[in-house]
Amino acid sequence: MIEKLIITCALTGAEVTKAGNPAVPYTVAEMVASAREAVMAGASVLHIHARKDDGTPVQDPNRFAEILSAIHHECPSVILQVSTGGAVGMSRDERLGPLSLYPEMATLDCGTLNFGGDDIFVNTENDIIYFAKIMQEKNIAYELECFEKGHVDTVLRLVKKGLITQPLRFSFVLGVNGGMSGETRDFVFLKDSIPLNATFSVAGIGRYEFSLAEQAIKNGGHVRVGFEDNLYLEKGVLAKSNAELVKKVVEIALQFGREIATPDEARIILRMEK
Ligand code: KMH
Ligand code: ZN
Repeated sequence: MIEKLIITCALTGAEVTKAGNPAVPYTVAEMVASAREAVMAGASVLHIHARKDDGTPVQDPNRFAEILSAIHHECPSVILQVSTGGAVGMSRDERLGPLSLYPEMATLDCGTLNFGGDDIFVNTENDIIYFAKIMQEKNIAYELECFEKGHVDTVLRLVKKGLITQPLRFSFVLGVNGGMSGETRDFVFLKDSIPLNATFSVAGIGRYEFSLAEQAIKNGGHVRVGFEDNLYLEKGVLAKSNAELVKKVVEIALQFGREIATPDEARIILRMEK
């Protein structure tokens, strides 16, 4: 029996703006409204970035505390996954800010890559080891963000050294300008490179969002969608909400016989028992 599907919704990110799609949430109230709709549509994990009201990305623990507690109040069972990626150019300690809140889950970015133009998203090997150590000490479940095959290999090397520990929950983020592309062959290469007992989710950037969602659904993986990754419901049609993107994944999942996991079912699949 194929496992139920975990849908993560990445509500806002650090790079996308209201200029690209006016429905991108910035304020706490917008984040909560978007979260509620996405959860009602079928998301069991919310990937959280914080923005100021004017859209500036921040890793300020106070802003995260406001967002996390407001969402938790509306959606008490959903898994809240904070970003430790933040925005390009932030320092390592700034990025770690929200971990002071002991969130249930966080991202661990597993390598450096170009991020378009002059931007470089820096994650040195020592950064990865340092972030992993802190998350392990705080008992925070971490998801391994891999933007290309070298990042997967880095994880496997650090697992051998005992610096990244089980369970391994991969997230393949494909289609970033500077990372690995999101063609089916790219997905297959990554999926076949990880241990059989690891879980994986796929986040396709832009036009790759739904083609990769379908690949993940058909191959026993999980899916991330949301405005952080893609602003469009289909070519030329802006999504009206994060929930619309989640609903589209639910439809694809049902076509292929995958039921949707609740947050508690997601906790079991992801081995998040504390
Ligand atoms: N905003 C990107 C530079 C994460 O959330 O862990 C990094 C990012 C990854 O979004
Ligand atoms: Zn992110």
